[in-house]
Amino acid sequence: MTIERIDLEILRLPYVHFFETSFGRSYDRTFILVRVHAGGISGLGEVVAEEAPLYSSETTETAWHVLRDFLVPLVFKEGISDPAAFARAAKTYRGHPMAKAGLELALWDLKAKAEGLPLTALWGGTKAEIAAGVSCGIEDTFDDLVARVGGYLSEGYRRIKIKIKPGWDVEACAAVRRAYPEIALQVDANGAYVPADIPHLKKLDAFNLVMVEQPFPPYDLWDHAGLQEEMKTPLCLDESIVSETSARQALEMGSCRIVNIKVGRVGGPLEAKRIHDFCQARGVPVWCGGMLESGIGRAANLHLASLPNFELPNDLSASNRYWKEDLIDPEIVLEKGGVIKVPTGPGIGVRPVEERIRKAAVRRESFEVPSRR
Ligand code: OSB
Ligand code: MG
Repeated sequence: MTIERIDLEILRLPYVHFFETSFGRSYDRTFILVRVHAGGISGLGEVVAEEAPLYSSETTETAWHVLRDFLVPLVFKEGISDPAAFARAAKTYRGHPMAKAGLELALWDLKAKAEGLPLTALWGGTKAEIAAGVSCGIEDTFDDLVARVGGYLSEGYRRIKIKIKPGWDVEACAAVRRAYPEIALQVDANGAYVPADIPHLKKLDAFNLVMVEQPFPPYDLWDHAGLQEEMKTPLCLDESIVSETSARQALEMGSCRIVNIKVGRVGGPLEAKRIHDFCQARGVPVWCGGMLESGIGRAANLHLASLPNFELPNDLSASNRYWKEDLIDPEIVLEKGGVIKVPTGPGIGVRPVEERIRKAAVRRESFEVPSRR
């Protein structure tokens, strides 16, 4: 199989409800869609880099630059179509995991479609449905937060995560716990705290949380270990885990007891699977994080979350949690029991709706094998 053409598109989609984290509030999502074409089949991958370098140092524009000027030319120059060969070759370039992951995902989708198999089959998935959770942003008031949590619970979500930051943490947990004493509840700080906050963070132990996610900044494995020693609630790392190596170091240091896996953050599905397998061997549970993907990126996440060690509910919600109109048809829905079905069709197993993609597109460029003369 030879890749004949690669299309890059920047899309922008408005959220159904604003999403606020310790980084700030946003009203829409800008991301890149990668398409690889070969022999009449096309593979799709979503690049989860956001418009601004807040969660990660990558942005939509850095990912566009690295794809256009380095990764796409690499595919053509080396004649690559196999995702594992791409992942190996892409290591030549440092950093830019989200740009790499988007193209690797597109090659996986192409390969799986060519073989007539869903991604879950190629990746070693074992589950037909996954446990869905929902991530709730910071609201204007604690009452608004409790109302929103109540709405998601009545839709059937089994686990609630709330975003926290200094000034919106202990009281937010107290408000949700007062209303819902029994639910599976966890918090995510996106690195908003510093070690001087340890005495304050310890107050979170009072709320019977499933986990506290990423209290300190990404590079701070050592201080996470110090905090984990003082807290009874398990810590989970998101931003800090960028590879199998960093997962091993975090676990050896005692920096966390749970690992969040995101394909974009770790540079692609192959590295994500390595982290999954490593954690499984160590008896450490993982779960699949989300980056407010469209249905295209989310479908790939569903396949990943079908692997056996994704034991905790995931940040994988139905299309209507994010979008008025998702980019796929049928949309992703929540089933009874708070689960989502893993698509069964070839590749990502969902059909993109071209008209909606066109409506969301803000830039587009196509690349073909440069002719040798
Ligand atoms: O930290 O998990 C995070 C969204 C954007 C950036 C970072 C995070 C998130 C979420 C959303 O929590 C989870 C989802 O996609 O449902
Ligand atoms: Mg997180």
